[in-house]
Amino acid sequence: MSYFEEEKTFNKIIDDLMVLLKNEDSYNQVLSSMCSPPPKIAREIAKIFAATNLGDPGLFPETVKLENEVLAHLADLLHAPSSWTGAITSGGSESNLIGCWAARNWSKVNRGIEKGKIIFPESAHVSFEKAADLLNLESEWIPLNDNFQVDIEAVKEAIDYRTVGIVGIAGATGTGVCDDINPLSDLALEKNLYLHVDAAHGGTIYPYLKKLGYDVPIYGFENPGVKSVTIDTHKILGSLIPGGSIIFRSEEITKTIVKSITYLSDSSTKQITITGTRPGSSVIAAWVILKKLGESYILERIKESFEVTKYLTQRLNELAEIKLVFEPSLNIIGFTCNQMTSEDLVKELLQKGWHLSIYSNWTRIVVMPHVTKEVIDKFINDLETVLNKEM
Ligand code: 0PR
Repeated sequence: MSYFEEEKTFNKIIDDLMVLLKNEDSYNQVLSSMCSPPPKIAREIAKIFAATNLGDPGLFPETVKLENEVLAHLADLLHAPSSWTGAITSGGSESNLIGCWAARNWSKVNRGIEKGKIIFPESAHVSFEKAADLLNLESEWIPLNDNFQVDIEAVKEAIDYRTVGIVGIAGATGTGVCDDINPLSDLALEKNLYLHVDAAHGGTIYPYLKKLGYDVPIYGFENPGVKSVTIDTHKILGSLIPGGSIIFRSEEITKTIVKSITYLSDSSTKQITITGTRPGSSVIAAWVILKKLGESYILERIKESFEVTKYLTQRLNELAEIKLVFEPSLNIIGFTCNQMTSEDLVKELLQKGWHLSIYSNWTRIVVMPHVTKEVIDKFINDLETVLNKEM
C-alpha cells in the first residue's frame, strides 16, 4: 500500500469509527456510571504511551518508578503503615479478587484452613461473588441495618471455625454507604481473621472530603485489623480505564500469593496481580492526575460533584411523586417513584436519552464530574415530563 493509500485508509477508519461510536464518548446523559471522561492530558497519554506494558517491568523501569509513586500516594490516602505493599490492577473487581485470594491463602498458612468461608455484606459488589466462586470459598452474605451498613451482630454470628475473612465496604455501589469498619477490625483481630475493605469508590473521595471540611468515616489502615484495601484510579479521579489498586498492610500477607516470573527481561519480576500485561498509560495518567494536576484539581472535581449531588437531592425532594431511599453520604442517590416501578421509570427516561441504573428496587444516580447542574436541570425537566404524562 502506498503512503497516500495508507493515509486514506487511516482517515476512513477513524471517520467511520467517529460516526459509529459518536454517542458513546460524551457521557452527556449518563447518570449511571462511576467513571467519567478523563481529562485531555490523560487522553494524550493514552495515545503516546500505548505500548507501555507494566507486565514486563524490566522494559519500562522509569514507568515502574511512577507506578511506585502512585501506589505510595494511594497508600498514604489510606493511612497505610510504612510496611505497606501493593499493586496496580485493572480495577476494583481484580483488586477484590486478589484481596479474597490473600484472605484464603493467608488463612491456610496461618490457621490451616483448607476449605474456608468468607463473609460479605449484602451491599458488596458482584466482584466478591465472582471471587468466592473462583477461589472455591463458601460465601455468607450478611444483611444490612437500617443505615444500609452491614449488621455487626449478624457478622459475629456468622463467624465460625472455617471463616477465613470478612469484607467491609467503604462507599457501596448502590448507596455510597460506608460500613462501620472499626468493629469489623476488632472482630478480625479477636478471631484472627483477614479483613479486606473495598474502598474502590470511597477511598478516593473521603480523604478529599475531609479536606473540604466534611466528617468522614475511618475506613482504612487506621483500623489495626484491616489487612488490605481496594482503591481505584479510574473512578472519580478520572484516570484512564482500566486503573485500580490494592494496598496490603505488609509483605507478610502478599508472600502467600506472590508468583515469580524468571523469564522476563527482569528475571527478578514478582507479580501479585491476576493480569500479566498491564497498561502503563493508565498508571502514567494516574501519576499526572495525583502529582501534577494535584490536590487542587481533585478537590475541585469532588467539591463540584458534592454540590451537584446536593442540588439534585433538593430538586428531587421538590417532586411529590419521588421519595429518596437514603440521605446521600457520597455522590450516589437512590429514589423510588409512587407512580411507577423503577424499571418503568428508567425505561421512560431512556426514551429521552438518559442512562440510569436500578439497584435493588430503587433508581440509582451517580453524580460524577460530567454531571453538572445544567445536566441536572435538563434531567429534572424530562423527569417532570415523564411524571406528568402518568397523571
Ligand atoms: N467495588 C465497588 C464498591 C464498586 O462500585 C465497583 C464497580 C467495583 C468494586 C468493581 O470495580 P471495577 O468495575 O473497576 O472492576 N463500580 C461500578 C458500578 O458497578 C462499575 C461501573 C463503572 C459500572 C462504570 C458502570 C459504569 O458505567 O457501578
